[in-house]
Amino acid sequence: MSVCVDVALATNLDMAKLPVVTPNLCLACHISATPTATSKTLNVFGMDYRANGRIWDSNLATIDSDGDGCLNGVEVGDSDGDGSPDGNVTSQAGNPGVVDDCGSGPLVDEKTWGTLKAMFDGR
Ligand SMILES: [Ca+2]
Ligand SMILES: [Ca+2]
Repeated sequence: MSVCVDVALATNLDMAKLPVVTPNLCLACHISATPTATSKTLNVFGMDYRANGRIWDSNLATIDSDGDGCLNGVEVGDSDGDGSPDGNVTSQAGNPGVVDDCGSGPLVDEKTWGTLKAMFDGR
């Protein structure tokens, strides 16, 4: 099992709270696939997760952090946020912190990435 390298232990504990973590792993909450102490910027879902007290629950599952029209729960694969994957779901349908099409095609296409980058660069 992959873990996020060089990050505070808390990050991996946080990731373990999500019922389904593949294929996004660190990218579900961070803008870097390999966050480090100096590049641990959170994406919008990561920020909502933190604001939610760092727990995965129905509150977090029923909002749409990235505003792409798919609720966090749908993207993560646990629609009701009860901590158990929906049905036989084994991978996330989308990235809850990235505007994507929640299921088909590449999770992060170049256009999306460009938009996101521009957003964070502006801070
Ligand atoms: Ca979404
Ligand atoms: Ca998404």
